[in-house]
Amino acid sequence: MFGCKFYILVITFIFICCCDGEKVRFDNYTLYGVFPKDEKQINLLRSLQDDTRFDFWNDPSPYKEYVNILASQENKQYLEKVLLEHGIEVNVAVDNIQELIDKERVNKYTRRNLRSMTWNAYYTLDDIYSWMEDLISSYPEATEIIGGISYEGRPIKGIRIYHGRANKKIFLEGGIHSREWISPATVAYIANELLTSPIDEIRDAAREYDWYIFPVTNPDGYIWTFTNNRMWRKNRRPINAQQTGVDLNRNWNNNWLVAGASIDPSSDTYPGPGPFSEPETRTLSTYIRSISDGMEFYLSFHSYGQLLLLPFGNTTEPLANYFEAINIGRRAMGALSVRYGTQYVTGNVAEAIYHATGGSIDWVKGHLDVRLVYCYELRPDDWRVGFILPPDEILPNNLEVMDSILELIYMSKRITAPSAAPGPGASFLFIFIVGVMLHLFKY
Ligand code: 0X9
Ligand code: ZN
Repeated sequence: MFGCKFYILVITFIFICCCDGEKVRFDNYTLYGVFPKDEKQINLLRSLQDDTRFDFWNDPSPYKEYVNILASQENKQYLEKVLLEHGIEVNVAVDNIQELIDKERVNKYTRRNLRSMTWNAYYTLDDIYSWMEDLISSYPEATEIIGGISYEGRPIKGIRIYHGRANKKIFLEGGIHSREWISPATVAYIANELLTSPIDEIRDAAREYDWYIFPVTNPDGYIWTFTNNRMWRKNRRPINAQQTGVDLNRNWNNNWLVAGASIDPSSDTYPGPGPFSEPETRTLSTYIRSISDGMEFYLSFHSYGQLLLLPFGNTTEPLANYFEAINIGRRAMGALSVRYGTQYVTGNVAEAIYHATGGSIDWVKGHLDVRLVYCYELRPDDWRVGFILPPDEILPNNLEVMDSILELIYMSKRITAPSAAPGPGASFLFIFIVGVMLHLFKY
């Protein structure tokens, strides 16, 4: 009897070590750059996505020439074989991804020393939150806001920057996908600039708007990428005895589970058992709704691929104010490219990448009255790098994104939205003109 208990204890201990305590290493995991030529090859890759042995870092799409796939040493041969059998071009991007991970610089923030937050390294959740608290106590225009709560009970902490007279709001959402480390770094940088920059245009932007800034909206997942698995994307809610995590950018209540998600809980795009099943999306969406009055911009930050996406992910149809948003977005991406020549492509989710629903931007645009809603897919656009953006690219990325945000603001004021829907007079005029034209063509 004692022996049996002892074995159970040992097994439990091993289980805890493997599943909870131990950091997953990616020694000899190879990152591939795969180049499908036609729809058939894209479809083959899509079918391979169901195989959870392979980690697809981006989805096969007719609009992106490459797909990054990560495979362990045991699974490499099989992957290469299948791809070659189907004549799909495959290149090794990184032979041993652990080496790239090891080069990612993680710095320590020193309490009450704002200068120890730098933009050439990544930071843990504790450090980002401590830095935010220090910023808040140093600048009277900054206050702490709590946007919601995570499964493990952590606050989704944000900074509101408000000088007292702005009536339009800008909402920044970072880090919903935990492994996309450049996202929290970008959002934190924008908060920093709004509070500390001497540049007039940035100071004006800080004063003219009421800013709601959340660098890490998936805090449990973000911590997990530091402690256990650098490649973790979802939240950390256990789904069953074996599987953990919901893709928080598939869990919003807008066309939930319609496209780009998998009902397999071990998939990286598992959308949860139902819309808003997760504490993070449920509480955050409630918060966003509560402050949505007067919201002019909602900006969500992801990586990678250098894209500026607009809603929606279920159709390529130009819905809502698509044409206005795409015009303003393209101008902003022009401004982004000035500093270093970085090129972004602008388009709605479905036309620029793939059909995917249940994302935050679709819910915001579909349910709230927010004029300009975008999702940045940040640097890189490089099949050799993927998520592991070298630390020396953090600052250039942040600078160019800040340039683009200033241009978004500038353009949103230049192109003014029609103040009201065209009334019956306008419809009558339209019908009259069409009638006259038909008449002319006929005769
Ligand atoms: O698939 C996603 O959630 C985003 N791409 S990522 O590679 N960062 O995972 C794109 C989000 C686009 N927005 C919607 N699907 N609504
Ligand atoms: Zn993402």
